This record gives sequence, structure tokens and C-alpha cells, in this order.
Amino acid sequence: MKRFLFVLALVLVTFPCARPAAAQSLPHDGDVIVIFREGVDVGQRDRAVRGVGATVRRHFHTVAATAARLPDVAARQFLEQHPEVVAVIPDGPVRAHAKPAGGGGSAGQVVPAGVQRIGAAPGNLGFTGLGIGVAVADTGLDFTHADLTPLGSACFTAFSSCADDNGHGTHVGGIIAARNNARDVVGVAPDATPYAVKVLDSAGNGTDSTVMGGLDWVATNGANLVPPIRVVNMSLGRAGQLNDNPALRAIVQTLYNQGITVVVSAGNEPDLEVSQQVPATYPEVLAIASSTALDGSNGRCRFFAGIIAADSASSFTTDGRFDPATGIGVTVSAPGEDRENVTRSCFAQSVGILSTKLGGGTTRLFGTSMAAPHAAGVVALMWEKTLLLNSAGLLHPEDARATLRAKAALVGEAPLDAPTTGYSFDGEREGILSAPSVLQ
Ligand SMILES: [Ca+2]
Ligand SMILES: [Ca+2]
Repeated sequence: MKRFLFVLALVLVTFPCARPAAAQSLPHDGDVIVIFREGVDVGQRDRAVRGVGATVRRHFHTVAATAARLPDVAARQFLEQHPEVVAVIPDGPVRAHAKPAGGGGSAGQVVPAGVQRIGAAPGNLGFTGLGIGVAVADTGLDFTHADLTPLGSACFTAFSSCADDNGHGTHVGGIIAARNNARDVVGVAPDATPYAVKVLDSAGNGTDSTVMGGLDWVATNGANLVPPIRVVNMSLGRAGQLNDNPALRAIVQTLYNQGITVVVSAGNEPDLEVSQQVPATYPEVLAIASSTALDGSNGRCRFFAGIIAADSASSFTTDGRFDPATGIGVTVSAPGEDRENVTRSCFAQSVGILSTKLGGGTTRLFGTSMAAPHAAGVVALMWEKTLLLNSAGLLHPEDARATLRAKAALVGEAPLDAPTTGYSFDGEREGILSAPSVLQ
């Protein structure tokens, strides 16, 4: 578990959690994404890629792009000279945005602190997500977890099975839709239908092309499923820039134009801005930063007398003021951890969000991975309300964003500053996700 020293008057400690930006240093042979001119069909792409001795890993359908494995640099050069090829880009690594923190286990059903903080405890709202499909683009879902079934009838995997073999996806899925029953936990939208879209492997790792495969599947099939997919949650990402993979962005834009709201985690690197994270930087997604749900405790740290209060920015969260001109920035903050306790040795220690555990029961994880699904669950509730008013109604992603921002709790006041190294205020207190005011 990563911990963070407080800023003390005497010394500024270097930030311990920065990771290298891997995307820029990848070689341009090996695994790549070949972007073709618009309209170049699968057959033409297949011939072009095989023609240089490369292996096709996946053809995409909503963009003219193909994931390929190149035998050498010469193959890349041949492809780059092909008249139908626009660009050959590296297939960058993508990671899940959470870390484990503590165990769980209880008799009866617990209403997790995050669900309570956003006002979505059972009985508090007139909506449960019934009839709303939510794609969980992650490590898969636990198909036998008693607090998650029944899952959506179809699924996607970039690997061999849709089943979760890591636990991250099952935890995220539970925050969205753990069932309101007598066991485990309850999610924000307990009657929503989660669809497993497995784009990360058993270690929580994927690449741009595995994510593109999952989103391509949603864009191609989501509207025809019962219930249709209305929301996508992606608690994952990598360091990057807006246009470093135009094909990935194009699939996200397709979903946006279809009226599917894509909710993503802002990232767990407080020294980066949302504008430096993919896919969080895309103007078409709703990027969610992490805050604490509850007051923390102080274990008698000698240099810091206070506590880390509820609705503080998490010490690990990536943030970044929302810029209406570009559409880039954090939409809203939401709980990505129960609390942060100050230890006796003056570290901030995260207590994770309680949710469904791979194999049954519950466990705790913290990260912006846990913040995003709170918002995805609320968007599912908004969709249910929209369809109740008009069965042919639509909730445009931009309207979802505008409502989440306008109706957030404590706009202008929260999130409070994290009193830890590496955190700096981004210039906007965008508020904390609030389900009741959004659904009024
Ligand atoms: Ca339950
Ligand atoms: Ca902010």
C-alpha cells in the first residue's frame, strides 16, 4: 500500500508514487495499432497487415483500425508507406486504477460508506437502475457472486473468458449494482444489469487495443442487448495525451454520439492532471476524481494535529479543473475510499471502499477506480428516470455531465485539500456526487 508523508514545515518530501510514462518509450515494432483511412474495410486491412508479414490480433468495426503484431521494424516501415495507412502507433499499456486496502466480512447487508455519502442508500431514492445496462470495462465480473447475479446475457473478452480472474472488475461492478438483499453490500443502482467487458487481464493490465476491443463491442452490440447498454464504466487508464491514439478516441466518440455515457476514473497519480491521462482527458468522457466518504482518525501524529475530514480530495487522486472551452477536466468528485487515517508516524493511510469480492463476500479497495462507478451508478439511475418519463427518451452524455456538475453537493466548498505531499489544489472545488439532487 502506498502511503504519503505529510508536508511538514521543515522538509518537503519527494512524492513516492510517480510512475514513468510508459507510452512514449514503446518501440514501434511488436504490438501496434494500425490506423487506416476512413472506409478501408476489414478485408483490405487484413491483406495490408498480412502482406508485410505481420499478425492480425484484432480488427475493429467502429473505426478503420487493426491491432497487429509486427515481426520487425521493416514491417512497420512498409505499413507506414501503405497508401491506405494513416498511422502506426504503439499499443500502450493500460492499468486498473485501484489498490487493495483491508478485508471485509459481515453478517447481513452493509450499506457502504460511499453509497451512503452520495445519498443512494436503499429507500432514499425512487430509482434502482431497473432496465438499465451498464458495461463494466475491466478485469471481468464474477459470474457466480450471489450479490451481483444475474449479469447481462452477453459479454466481451479480449482474453479467453469474460470471468473475472483478478477481482478489480467484480469490486467495481458491486459499487454500481450489488443487489439489495440480505447479504454482502448494496450498490448505487442495485437493479441495474452489469455487462462484463473484460479488457484487463488477471494482473489488472491491458493495452489500448484490449480497451478498444471492449468499447468496439459495446458500440456494435450495446443497443441491441436486453436491456441496452446506456453507461460504460472504465476504472482504468494510462499516462498520455488527447490525440496519442486517434482510433481509441474515435471509438469513445462513437459511444458518445450513440448517447452512451462513458464514465472513467481520473487516475491515481496526484502529480498528473486529467489532461495527462488517457482516457480521462477525452472531452467525451466523464472523468471522476476521488474524495473521502468519512472523517478519518489521527493516531497521534506529532506534526499534524487534525484529521482528514470527509469530502477531502484523496491523497492519491489525479484531478484537474474542468475547462468548459475544451470539455477537459474532472466532472465531479466521488468517494474512492472510506477515509484516510493519519498514522502515528504521520502517513495518510487509506481505508478502502467495501464491495463485492471475487469468489464471494466482500473486500476493500481504494482508488479513483472506486470513485468512477459511484457516478456510473448515478447515471444509470438518471437513465431509468429518463425512460420512465418517456420510454423513447434519451439522456445525452453532455446532459448527464451538466446535471452531475450542477447538482453536486458542496460546489465551491469540496473537495477539501488533501494535506499530503504531491497534492495541489487544481483551482476548482467541483463538489461531491449527489444522487438525490440529481434525481429531483
Ligand atoms: Ca446485497
Ligand atoms: Ca478540483
